[in-house]
Amino acid sequence: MAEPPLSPEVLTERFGPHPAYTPPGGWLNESRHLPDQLVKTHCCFCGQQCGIQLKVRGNRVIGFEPWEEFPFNHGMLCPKGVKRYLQGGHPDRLLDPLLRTSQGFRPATWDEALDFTARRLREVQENYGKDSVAIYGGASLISEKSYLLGKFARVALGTRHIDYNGRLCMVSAGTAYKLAFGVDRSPLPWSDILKAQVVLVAGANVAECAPITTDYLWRCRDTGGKLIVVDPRMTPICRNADMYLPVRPGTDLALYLGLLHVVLRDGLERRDFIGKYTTGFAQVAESVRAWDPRTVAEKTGVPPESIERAAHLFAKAERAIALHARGVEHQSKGVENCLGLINLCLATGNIGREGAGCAMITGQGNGQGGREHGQKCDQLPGQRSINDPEARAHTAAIWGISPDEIPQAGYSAVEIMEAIHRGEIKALLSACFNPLVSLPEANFTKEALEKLEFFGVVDFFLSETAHFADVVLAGSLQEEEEGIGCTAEGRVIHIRKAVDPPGNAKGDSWIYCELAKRLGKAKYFPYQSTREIYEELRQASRGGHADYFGITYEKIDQNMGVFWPCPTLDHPGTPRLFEDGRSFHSDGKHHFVVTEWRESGDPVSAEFPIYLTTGRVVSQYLSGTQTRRIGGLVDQYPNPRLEIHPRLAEQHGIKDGDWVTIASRRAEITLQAMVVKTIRPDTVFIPYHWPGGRSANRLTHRTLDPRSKIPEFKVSACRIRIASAPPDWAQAQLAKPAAPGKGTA
Ligand SMILES: Nc1nc2c(c(=O)[nH]1)N[C@H]1C(S)=C(S)[C@@H](COP(=O)(O)OP(=O)(O)OC[C@H]3O[C@@H](n4cnc5c(=O)[nH]c(N)nc54)[C@H](O)[C@@H]3O)O[C@H]1N2
Ligand SMILES: Nc1nc2c(c(=O)[nH]1)N[C@H]1C(S)=C(S)[C@@H](COP(=O)(O)OP(=O)(O)OC[C@H]3O[C@@H](n4cnc5c(=O)[nH]c(N)nc54)[C@H](O)[C@@H]3O)O[C@H]1N2
Ligand code: SF4
Ligand SMILES: [Mo]
Repeated sequence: MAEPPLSPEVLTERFGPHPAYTPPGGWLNESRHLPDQLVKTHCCFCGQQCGIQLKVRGNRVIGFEPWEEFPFNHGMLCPKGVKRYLQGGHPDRLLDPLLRTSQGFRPATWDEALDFTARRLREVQENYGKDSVAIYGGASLISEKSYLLGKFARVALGTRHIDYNGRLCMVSAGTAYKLAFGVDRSPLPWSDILKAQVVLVAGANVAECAPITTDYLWRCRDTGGKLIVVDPRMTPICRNADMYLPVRPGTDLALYLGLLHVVLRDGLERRDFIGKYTTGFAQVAESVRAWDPRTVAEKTGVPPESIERAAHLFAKAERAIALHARGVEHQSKGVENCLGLINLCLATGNIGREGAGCAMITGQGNGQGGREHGQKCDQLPGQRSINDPEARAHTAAIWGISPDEIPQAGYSAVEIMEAIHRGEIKALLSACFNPLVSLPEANFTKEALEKLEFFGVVDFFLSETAHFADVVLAGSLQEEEEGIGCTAEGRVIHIRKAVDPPGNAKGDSWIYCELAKRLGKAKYFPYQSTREIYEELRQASRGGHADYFGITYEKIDQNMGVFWPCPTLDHPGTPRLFEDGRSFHSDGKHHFVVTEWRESGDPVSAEFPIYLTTGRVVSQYLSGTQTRRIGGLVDQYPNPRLEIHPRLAEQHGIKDGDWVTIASRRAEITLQAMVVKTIRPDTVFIPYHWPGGRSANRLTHRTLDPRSKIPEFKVSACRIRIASAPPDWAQAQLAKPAAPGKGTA
């Protein structure tokens, strides 16, 4: 008799990651072997995209060497970069496509898996219409792949709905920079940080999440630069900061309005700059009038004197930089928060000059490049708007279709999951995204995934989300296909291919071209290599804001990267934007934009009186699919802990190491407490890299910023209590010590 289908929980239990995998004999031994070749490429993890040399023997990456000449990191790496090479030969690596049967997954041939996928996508579209199918992409993908995905959705499937995991990451910054400057890129290269007299770091845990940027901050301080940090937690860089502003979660905007208030009240603005290069100043000046330091202090918890002092420090500097990351962007007013910082920089004349400006610290490996060439629901290649008739005509001509065949803008990432939940979208094909762990309100995501009539995943590990798939297509690691990416600085880099995918795994780009063929669209996807895709991307981006036309793989190699825009082959690239005083808006001006205060989407109340914020730790990466499998990383921080201030802990009778249940309006989870003095006493913090009972996203909510559609991961309301017993996941870990092949997820 056939067994009933296995539930995702059972699948996770049986096939979850090998915890703390280290190969027999130890990888470090193996990395001492002489390689056949050293391949100069980049780390696959964060948006710094540090240069690294991979040691390759046969078809395996066996270690790494520093790449000291690469100018961004000069050979330095963080713990994740040092361990990334352990993924290729990992025993969890998917070596065949998998098809779901009543008893779980079985390996399949590529023909079977691809035929099945194409047939199901076609059937769903025939039954429910083109837009009943959605595509998820990811910003760990090289740009060739993200370009290909955008074209695949619009040309092979003809669906409106394609979006990507960067929607959970950078889009508030992108939206704000487009509004202010007409372009979505950090306006400055990181070498500018060394020249600044003041750097304000807002909502960025630089030491753990952009570790190499820490070195830039220290070098800036070495030459007298001052550092101001805005965060509800004293992150490691605060140890050497000149000022720490302990902002209450979700209240950044008030702080930036207050800083500008003091600047204008005390006449510290740069009138000549404002008059010559900007528009909209008068309205913004009017809008900050009510935000005096006392009012702001009440909202934010930052003392009025600190607000005054920080404003003066920033405005009186000849060269000041504001750097920000997800702490300010992961809010339902993420766009306003970024605009608040931009307005401050514009009013003080800090843009378009060496050592001055504002910048988002890009998160994902190809977080910048991945949002430029068409996997965003609202964009076409070259950072063009999908609503712009000229952009549609340009792209259609490159693709060989008519402009009206390009679908209109579709839903963003969270909206796609909501449309799945209400039954509007019936099928999903997802590459490079682990939404079960990374989207807010995980129980809602789980319900949605269970409703899909067809679900296909492209990944190299069986992520928690992939457990829900009908088919899993075994794709490739970054080092298994050649291509380009774009770093936090706006520097376009060359990802070199080091090895072929192992076993029967395939390059991601091959998978999409084969699917397109089976959907009857082969002629639009004739590529034999990612290089051919890149040649088309260059043309497609030509004339757009993110113009890559003048950038070739060879030119990148010769110059250690080329900054876009780079419109012609003899153009040197553009490390710093707006040096001629002109923005990318048609009027050439930088636009001040008025920002309006509103409360967060999950406010604290008598019932849920504590702020909950979420984020990262240095040894884990994103949803953890990759780093939870790597020995030497997972043992540094094996399970999430609840960071809590001694005073709040004492009020609840909690001691360090106690099990604490955290309840939000959605769900509750139980974690061990880590009592630390480095967090506000009204706030708790949980890193989000884990699934199931350890998932911070069971607690978070689905409120989005209305313009950027980013979820409010940084502000939820919760309450806490001592747990009566350790949670199931902890008991399971105790009962079953980590052994190869029997991990818990
Ligand atoms: N080790 C590691 N590095 C990574 C990643 C990773 O997963 N692990 N991921 C990469 C990616 S994709 C990203 S997006 C980046 C993220 O990099 P960061 O944005 O630096 O990291 P987070 O931990 O998400 O949040 C940053 C800080 O915001 C603070 N914060 C919370 N709420 C608020 C608030 O209301 N206001 C302010 N001002 N601050 C607040 C938190 O305390 C935290 O210190 O890191 C990249 N690098
Ligand atoms: N509560 C809370 N939630 C958050 C955040 C937070 O701060 N708090 N941060 C948000 C942010 S900033 C981000 S960026 C998201 C990230 O969330 P996700 O994008 O879901 O996280 P990843 O771990 O990058 O998932 C990517 C999947 O793609 C696979 N993958 C990686 N590279 C490739 C590739 O080249 N090809 C293929 N085929 N697959 C690949 C990995 O194995 C993994 O399974 O999480 C968001 N979620
Ligand atoms: S800082 Fe980022 S890119 Fe550099 S080694 Fe660490 S994870 Fe990799
Ligand atoms: Mo991110």
